[in-house]
Amino acid sequence: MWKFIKSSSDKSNWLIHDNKEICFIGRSNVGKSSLINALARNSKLAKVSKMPGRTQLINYFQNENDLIIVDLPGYGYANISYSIQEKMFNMIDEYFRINKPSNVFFLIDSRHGITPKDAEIIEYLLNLNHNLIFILTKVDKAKQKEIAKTLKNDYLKNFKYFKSSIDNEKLINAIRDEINKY
Ligand SMILES: Nc1nc2c(ncn2[C@@H]2O[C@H](COP(=O)(O)OP(=O)(O)OP(=O)(O)O)[C@@H](O)[C@H]2O)c(=O)[nH]1
Ligand SMILES: [Mg+2]
Repeated sequence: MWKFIKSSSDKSNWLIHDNKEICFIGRSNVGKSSLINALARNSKLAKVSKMPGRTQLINYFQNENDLIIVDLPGYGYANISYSIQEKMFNMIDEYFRINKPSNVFFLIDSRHGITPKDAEIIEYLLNLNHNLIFILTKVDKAKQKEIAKTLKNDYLKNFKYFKSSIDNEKLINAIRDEINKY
């Protein structure tokens, strides 16, 4: 069973542990917390909202293999004040500069593809030598054409990726199998 461990605002209260760690990053509202709930088979584990900007802290979870899973705040939501956005980005930046998760799961909305802001953060993470795996979210809402266009992006040609839809057991199982390797 997955469980929630704690929320952190900065380095002073990160979870200290000797286990492996992975994290989920992506634009606000892309579906990070929903995916964690689907993987955990527990719809109430991580907080989800129709309003972007739901996750404003670093949230730590642990699965049955003692893997630590980190849900990070989303970036790029314009309706959050500049000072909160800056605070959230500093939180993420501090996390990625100091931690080396086994893998960074980078979520992309399958309908919109990799946006310029996503590309900026992808480059930033690659410069810090993080290992990226992409997840194309909300494929249930996407047209085949949109997914095909998203997949033409060079990042998706060169990195491993998964498709995701929170109610599609087969797709979620494939991601869970990947995570269970760590
Ligand atoms: N149709 C569909 N909706 C989804 C899927 N995944 C997430 N959503 C919806 O997208 C919205 C945002 O989901 P969240 O999981 O809160 O997104 P988040 O990336 O954690 O957002 P922040 O915490 O703001 O960064 C919610 O209304 C979810 O129900 C999916 O696979 N299919
Ligand atoms: Mg969230």
